[in-house]
Amino acid sequence: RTLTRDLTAALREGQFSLAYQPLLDLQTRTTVKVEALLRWTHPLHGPISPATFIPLAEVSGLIVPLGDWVLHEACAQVRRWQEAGLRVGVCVNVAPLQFAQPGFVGKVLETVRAHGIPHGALELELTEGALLADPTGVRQALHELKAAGVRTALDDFGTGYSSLSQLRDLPIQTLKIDRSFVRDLEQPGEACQYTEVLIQAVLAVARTLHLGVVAEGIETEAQLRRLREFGVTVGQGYLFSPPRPAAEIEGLSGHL
Ligand code: G
Ligand code: G
Ligand code: MN
Ligand code: NA
Repeated sequence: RTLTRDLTAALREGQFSLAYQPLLDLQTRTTVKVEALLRWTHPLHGPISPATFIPLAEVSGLIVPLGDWVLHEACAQVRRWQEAGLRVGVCVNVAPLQFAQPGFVGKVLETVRAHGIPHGALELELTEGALLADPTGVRQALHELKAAGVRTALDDFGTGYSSLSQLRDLPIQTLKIDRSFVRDLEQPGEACQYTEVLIQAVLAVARTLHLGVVAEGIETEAQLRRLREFGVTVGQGYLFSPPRPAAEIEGLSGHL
């Protein structure tokens, strides 16, 4: 409860920051975009994991203004990179409650315009939870984003409940394979075989629906090799880089 109270003050007092994790072309190992990840440095307790405070922010509703801040900050950073000659796109995580707010899409488009960045430089990462509520509203919002050129990705794919038929009807562009699948690759035993079949199934679905695929949580060369053999072309993970402050992101080369 006091952490929840501290969260509200934290937004006012500028205790949040964004870290960025590169997404790489797995063939060339060049950065193609970055994912923005929220960081909170508590004045007494130091860094607190989003795994701890995001759920609190969701319950208290603070996730809405906090999500607004993340969106603004990520777009501002894209603008700074742009001004430095780097055309890099950013992926921003969006909580279900945030996505469900009336006027969410309008707010996103306003933010993008306010920072003067291309719509295509922003990709919103939604979880399956965000897509479950109100299917009509969700489809409408996704259509509006797509029409405006803002990309959307389904995050943590494979861990939630979305059915393949739902997926077919949703105008998203990318599936992010959850890191729990990547972790089980190249582990001896049954878990690995099962995982390989699942990943190949996801890739088949993605090909059929013309969706891009990103593998998350790549930690070893062995996992990378296997994913490449499967035909995965984009990935992120500690093997390449942890999330880092914007100034420490290396190898931004201007893709978009
Ligand atoms: O960065 P880290 O692995 O600690 O993040 C833990 C969890 O918090 C992940 O599920 C991630 O998606 C989520 N997260 C990180 N930043 C944000 C954010 O800006 N908004 C939302 N809604 N979730 C975030
Ligand atoms: O749920 P989401 O995919 O948004 O979570 C992103 C989180 O995953 C980030 O907070 C980041 O810290 C974490 N992450 C990124 N790369 C790796 C990795 O290679 N291994 C593990 N275990 N976590 C990672
Ligand atoms: Mn994510
Ligand atoms: Na994820």
